[in-house]
Amino acid sequence: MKRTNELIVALAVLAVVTVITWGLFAVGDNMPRGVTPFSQSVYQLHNTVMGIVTVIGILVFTAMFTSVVVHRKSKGYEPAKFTHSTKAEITWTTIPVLILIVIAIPATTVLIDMEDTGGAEMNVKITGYQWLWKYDYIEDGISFFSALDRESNRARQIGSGIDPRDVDNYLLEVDNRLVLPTNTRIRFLLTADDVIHSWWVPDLGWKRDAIPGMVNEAWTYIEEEGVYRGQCAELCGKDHGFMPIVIEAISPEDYRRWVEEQNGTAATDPESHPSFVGGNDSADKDEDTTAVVDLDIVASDQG
Ligand SMILES: [Cu+2]
Repeated sequence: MKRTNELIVALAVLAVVTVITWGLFAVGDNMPRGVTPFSQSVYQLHNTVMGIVTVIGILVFTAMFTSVVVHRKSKGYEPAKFTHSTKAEITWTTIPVLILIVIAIPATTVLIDMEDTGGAEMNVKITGYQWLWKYDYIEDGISFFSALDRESNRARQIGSGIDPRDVDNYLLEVDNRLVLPTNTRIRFLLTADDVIHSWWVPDLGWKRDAIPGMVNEAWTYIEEEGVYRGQCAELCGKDHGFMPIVIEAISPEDYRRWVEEQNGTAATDPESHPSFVGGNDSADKDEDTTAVVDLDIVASDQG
């Protein structure tokens, strides 16, 4: 009997240590904290849920291993024969429901915050193409295409002889970066011109599909200056892996200066961009998308 007790203790400790280590590992090698208040709340939510599941894991695994080892058949234990227990059923229904409610409250708060795109100080329309992005700064009248940078593009060709490890930010650099001001509430309007793409920069804390004929909304408020990288996150064709996203967040003053430098820049035709490959039947689609992303939408939503 003494041995059994030792075994119980040993297994319980093992289970606890294993689960805690795993939990710490998960927190240490965690999702990015991001650079916006929203990405911080996503990060906090993630940690809260991770904490809850860690505690559940400790309880479940300790109970499970202890009963499997200590109450095994070879020791002469007989299985219980009862088939119904109202008490047990009420318990195992009530506890999980309470846990789900505890998780649902902060999760819903974060989701509602994500959907609230009101109060924007500026609007950027993002259009996905096979395989590049187009950015329209609605108020500042700037628009340009953003495609994989030349160096990555050269290195990725079969037989290029270039070692990708020698290329800085291989497949994560673009020719024209999306320049955005910090400490500004920015609304994004996302759409696509050919197939479904998805605009994803992990540091912003969200990912949004860019769908032809539809406009999805998202918002951000970047607090730290810096360069933030992302990629298309919806398999959109053979070059899906070659349409990165790069944000360059600069101070509002530098942003105004940048806008003045860009004055008059307006890209209209994706086919004029060397990276544009699609466009086989784009003539009427072009019109559709333009109609949907009419500036009226922007104006009416702002009030
Ligand atoms: Cu894509």
